[in-house]
Amino acid sequence: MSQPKTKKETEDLLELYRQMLLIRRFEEASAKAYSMGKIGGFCHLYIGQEAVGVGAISALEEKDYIVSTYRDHGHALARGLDPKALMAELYGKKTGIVHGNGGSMHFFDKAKNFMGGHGIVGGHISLAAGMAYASKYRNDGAVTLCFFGEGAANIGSFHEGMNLAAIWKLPLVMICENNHYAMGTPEYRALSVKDVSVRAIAYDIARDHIEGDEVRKVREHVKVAVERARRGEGPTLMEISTYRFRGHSMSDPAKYRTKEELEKYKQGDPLIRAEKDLLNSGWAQEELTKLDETILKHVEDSVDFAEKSEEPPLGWLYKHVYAENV
Ligand SMILES: Cc1ncc(C[n+]2csc(CCOP(=O)(O)OP(=O)(O)O)c2C)c(N)n1
Repeated sequence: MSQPKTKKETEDLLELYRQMLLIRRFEEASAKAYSMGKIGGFCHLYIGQEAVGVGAISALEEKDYIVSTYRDHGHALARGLDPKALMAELYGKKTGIVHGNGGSMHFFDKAKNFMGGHGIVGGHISLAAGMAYASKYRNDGAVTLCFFGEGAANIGSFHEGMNLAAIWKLPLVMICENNHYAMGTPEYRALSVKDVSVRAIAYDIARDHIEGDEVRKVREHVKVAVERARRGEGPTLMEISTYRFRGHSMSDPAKYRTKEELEKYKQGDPLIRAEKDLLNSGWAQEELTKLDETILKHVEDSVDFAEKSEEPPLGWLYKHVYAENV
């Protein structure tokens, strides 16, 4: 994409950069807290993939729905969920976004139409089709955006969801974030195609494929798919190529890839890319440093909030399982 030129364009990129930096700093703090044993369960970081979530979600309206995977921190922050409530959720505290019941993989916020955080690989894709069906049935004009990895594109629910979305022309945008590894399995060992979006052809729906290194480019492409869905012209399957800089989860040392490979992808870090574009379009380094300091403080406040928040009482796990007072 061309360099941002007007004041509006550069301010817009600064806002997208702010969101990506918030995700990066939030996750660095999560990793630290996890290593100190303060966070239990699984924790899958999104570091390296930020331009995909931020770019895609910035193409949405408030009424639209988002369905995510267990790698959901970045999507939730990009949607504007409260970092304090998210950090407290990682800590399993009562003040967490789902009251400490879900943890890292199950962020959820109905007020923001953020419909999870799902731990079953691919299972959420047919749920997303169901949400898009609800929008069509209610005629509420909303679009559902569903994120998943290339590993999930080999799961039955992906194909079922895509078929239903196709025959009912559902307002669904399916974004495959291809980070080239499903846990330790490289894509060439598990995926029959080089580009997941070609699977759209089998279902006679629209498709797109882009590199996910540039946040504004991601938004531009996702917007086309979102507008198509909103016009009632059906779903789109997109592959956005990306890379995770950390292991699959916090417990993965990622020995299945070389340091050289990692370094090569780090050259295309979407944050560095956006920073360069901002500097070239007139922002001063000091302004970006100040922004980083503000974000770091914000993240520290979230950690502090999580640390000081109350633990859920014993028996809390049984709450919210069945409806009460019916
Ligand atoms: C149905 C199911 N099978 C296996 C797992 C274990 N598992 C968790 S993540 C993962 C890899 C998924 O890779 P991909 O879809 O490419 O997404 P990524 O983690 O790379 O974002 C697997 C196999 C699971 N959670 N659910």
